[in-house]
Amino acid sequence: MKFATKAIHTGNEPNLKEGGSGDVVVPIHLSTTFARAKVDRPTAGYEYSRSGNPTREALEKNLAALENGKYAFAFSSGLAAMTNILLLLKQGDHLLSIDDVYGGSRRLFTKVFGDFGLEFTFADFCQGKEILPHLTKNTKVIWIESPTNPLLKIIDIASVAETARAKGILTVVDNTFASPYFQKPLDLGADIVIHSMTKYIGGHSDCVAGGVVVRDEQLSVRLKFLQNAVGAILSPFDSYQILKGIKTLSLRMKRHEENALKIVDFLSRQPKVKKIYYPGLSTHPNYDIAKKQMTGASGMLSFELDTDLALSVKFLESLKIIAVAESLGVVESLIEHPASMTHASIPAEDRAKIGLSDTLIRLSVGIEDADDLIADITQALEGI
Ligand code: P1T
Repeated sequence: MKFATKAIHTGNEPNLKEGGSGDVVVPIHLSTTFARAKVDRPTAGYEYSRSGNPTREALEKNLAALENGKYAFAFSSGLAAMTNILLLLKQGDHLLSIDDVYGGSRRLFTKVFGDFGLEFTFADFCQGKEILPHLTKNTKVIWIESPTNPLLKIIDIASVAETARAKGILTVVDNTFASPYFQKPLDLGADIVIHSMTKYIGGHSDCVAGGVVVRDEQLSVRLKFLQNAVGAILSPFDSYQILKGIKTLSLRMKRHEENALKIVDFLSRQPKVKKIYYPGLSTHPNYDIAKKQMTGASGMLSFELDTDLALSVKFLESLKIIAVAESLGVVESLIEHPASMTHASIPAEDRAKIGLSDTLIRLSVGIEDADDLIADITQALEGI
C-alpha cells in the first residue's frame, strides 16, 4: 500500500470476524485490565493496559507502517519516547549528538541522563566522516535531528548511518520535523526513529505524544520491555486522537510545504529579512542532501530580521493570525523565539556556539490560506 492508504487503513482494519462489530474507526479501549477465562491464558493477548492496549496497538501498527518499520511504541510524550531509547544505554556509554537539537532533548541528555553517568558530545556534522573525530571507544549512539530544530540543518542520514554501523554504533533519527511523509530514516539505514507525535503526526495541538519505530527484532524486544517497565505509555484516548490525525497526514504535509514555499518566497523579497533557513531553498548549504533524502521540505522555517532583539519581539507580538507559541507541525501557524522559548534551557554560550542567535525566529507554517498568513506577516513587518 502507498503512504496515504496505509495512513488511513493500517491498524484501523474493521473486525469482521464472528462477534466482531465491524467498526471502521478503532474503538477507544479504556479498560485498564483484561479478564481471562483461563488463569494462564490472556483472552486476546491483553493482560494489563500498560503492557498492551488494543487502541494503542492499532496506532503502533500504523506508525510502524508509515516509517516502513516493523515495530513501533507509543509514549506519553516525545521526551518519554526519547527516555526509553536512552534507557537502552548503560553508565559510561557515550552518545554523539548533532549540536542543533530541540532544547528539551539537550536538557534530557545533559541534565538528566548526564547525572546517571551517560556521556554526551554535541558536534556539527553532516557526513559520516565528520563524526569520526568525536567517537570514543564507548560511543553507542549517534543522535540526529534532520532537519534540526531550529536551524534546519540537514544531515546526510545514509552516510552517517553507514559509518556508525561499521563501528557497531546505533543511529537514532528524530524525524519530527520531516514527518514520515517526507522522510523515512529506516530506509536510509538508521536503526531507530523517534517522533514527537505532538507535532505533524498528531497535527491538531490537542495531544502530547511520542513514538519510536525500529525494524530490528532484538531492539524491539528491549524497547517493549522498557515501555512496560518504565510505564510512560500513551493513553487509549490520546492513541485514538493521534490515529485520527494521521488519516490526514499526507494532505496536511502537502499543504504545509506549499504554504511554506510561498512564505519563503515572500520573505526572500523583504529587505527587513536578513537570513532564511529552509531546506527547500536551493541556497540552503545542504540542499542537495535534502533533495536526496527527503521528498519535500515540510513546513518548518526560521529567519532573522535585520534588526535587534526588541524589534524582533515587537514583530512577533504584532502578529494577529499566527500565534506566538511553542510547538510546531500543527494545522495552525505557530511562531516563536527559540532563545527565550524552546531553547531557553540551553546556556547562552552553547546557543552562540551552535549559531542560534538571539534574533532568530522560528515559524511553523500551518495549513491556513497562505495569502492570509502573508498579509499577517506584512502588517507585522510594517510596524518595525
Ligand atoms: O514535546 P514532546 O512531545 O515531549 O517532544 C519533544 C521533542 C522532541 N523532538 C523534537 C525535534 C521536538 O521539536 C520536540 C518538542 N519541541 C517543541 C515543543 C518545540 O516547540 O520545538
